[in-house]
Amino acid sequence: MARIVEGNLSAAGLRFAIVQSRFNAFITDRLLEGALDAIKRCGGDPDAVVVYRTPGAFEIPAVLRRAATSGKFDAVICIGAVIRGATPHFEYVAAEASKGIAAVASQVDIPVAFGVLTPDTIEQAIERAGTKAGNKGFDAAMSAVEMCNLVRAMDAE
Ligand code: INI
Repeated sequence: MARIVEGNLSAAGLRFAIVQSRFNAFITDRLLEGALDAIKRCGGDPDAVVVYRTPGAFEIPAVLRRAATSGKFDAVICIGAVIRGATPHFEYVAAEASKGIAAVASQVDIPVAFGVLTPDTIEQAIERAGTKAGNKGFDAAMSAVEMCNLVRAMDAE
């Protein structure tokens, strides 16, 4: 039988930073609520979470890097909403935000969760921010909790 190592969903004592972009704040505020709700439901303390706000999703990677290398956090959760418009601007912002977050995630020692929406329409964004399709901020925070505990379990081996 294989030995399976995985993280549990206890957030007690874990220190989280959230990097939240303000652009499309009517969506990202819902994602933030979802993330804090997940941390609370996992036994963590939402009041201990530090939220760093950026103007847009393009700025998330730089702030993520600083938070993730500060030594103050066990995980960082990124939250944003890049909604497709009539111009190619969306492609650049969405690509740079997601590539930048992935690049930092692969370079730092703590888990990074991706809660940035890149929908085609505002309706699709609303669906993923606490309505029909759940709340991607909640999902990202759950991943962060699990990954913190997986990393701890690996370190303890
Ligand atoms: N930023 C977003 O977070 N979402 C968007 O949908 C968006 N659009 O569509 O323009 C957006 N643009 C701003 C960008 O992230 C930067 O803040 C800006 O370019 C200044 O660097």
